[in-house]
Amino acid sequence: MTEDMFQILAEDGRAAPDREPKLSASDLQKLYALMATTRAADLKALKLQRQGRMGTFAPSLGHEACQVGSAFALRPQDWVFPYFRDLGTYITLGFPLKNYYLYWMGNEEGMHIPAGLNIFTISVPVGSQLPHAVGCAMAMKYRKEQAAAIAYFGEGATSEGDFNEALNFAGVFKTPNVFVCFNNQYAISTPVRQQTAAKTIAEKAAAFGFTGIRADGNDVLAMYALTLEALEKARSGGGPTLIEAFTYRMGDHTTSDDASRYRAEQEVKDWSQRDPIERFRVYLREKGLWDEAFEAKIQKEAEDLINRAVAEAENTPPPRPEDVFIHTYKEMTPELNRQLTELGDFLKREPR
Ligand SMILES: Cc1ncc(C[n+]2csc(CCOP(=O)(O)OP(=O)(O)O)c2C)c(N)n1
Repeated sequence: MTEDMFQILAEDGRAAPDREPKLSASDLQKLYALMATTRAADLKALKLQRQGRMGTFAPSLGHEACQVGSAFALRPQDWVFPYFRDLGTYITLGFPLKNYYLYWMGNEEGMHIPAGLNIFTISVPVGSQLPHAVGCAMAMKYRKEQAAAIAYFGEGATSEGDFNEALNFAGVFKTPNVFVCFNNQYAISTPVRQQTAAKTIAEKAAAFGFTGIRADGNDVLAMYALTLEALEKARSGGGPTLIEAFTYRMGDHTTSDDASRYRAEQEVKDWSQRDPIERFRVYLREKGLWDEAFEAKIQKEAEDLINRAVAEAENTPPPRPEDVFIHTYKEMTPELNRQLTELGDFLKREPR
């Protein structure tokens, strides 16, 4: 599965010697810890949903390398436009896990982004974050900022007008963008062969006049190295890049889905042999950077972080109905004021 895509770590965990990125031992361990934390936090969310403590949830299982590897290449001045399957991206950037959980518990307060963190809210309307990312990059270009805007999306988004409009604009104006498509081969139940007749997602970039490259999305080093290069190119005026992370969605689309109704068991089994975390673990062990004690330590740290985040999220008061009116615009319009008063009168008549 490797010839037509960029790979550094082979499936047996061995690295191509001429391609290894310059990462310190502690950064390599950090990458692993971030992937392991992402997985643990993801599995916890699934359990919370099954226990009725969380709403519908979109799991990231199998996407840890493309999320963490790519996000690890970002600098604080870059802007990030994620979608609904981006837990590892948020975790890598230091977004509070409590907020992520809150959002999926149905509390929009969770998407209150801490000051200084250049990450946008989770985008659920498929592809809608792409024009935002290009607009942001245009602004950076006007201001001559040494920064890039990165957008994440699934291959299903490439059928949207938003994808084509955004990438066309990016190509024409050479905006400092990096587009990272997680091609996990399914958009809910639609397989990629029904999504597009193109052989790869990466080749779509040619029509917009810039480079597209297909990477092994289960190879954290490949994702890091390619994103780093694309970000540097974008920041230095070289224009946009499309990176296709070829991967597989190991879980259901969301907790409302049952993927066994449209995917063959064997296909899922085959992909479970290509687990991104196990592959990286073999690599680290060979380098003397992983052992059982290290694993136990990071699992304990992840567990503590997760337990704290769950407790904090569950202790957060639920949103108030009036928040819908208050937070729509910076200043409320007369019409919204009128509606808020009407709501107040209604709640007085029929208290909660
Ligand atoms: C504009 C729009 N149309 C439809 C939906 C319903 N929907 C939610 S996720 C999804 C599939 C997305 O697939 P993909 O972009 O490949 O991302 P993945 O879920 O595989 O990560 C659809 C159709 C939506 N959220 N927004």
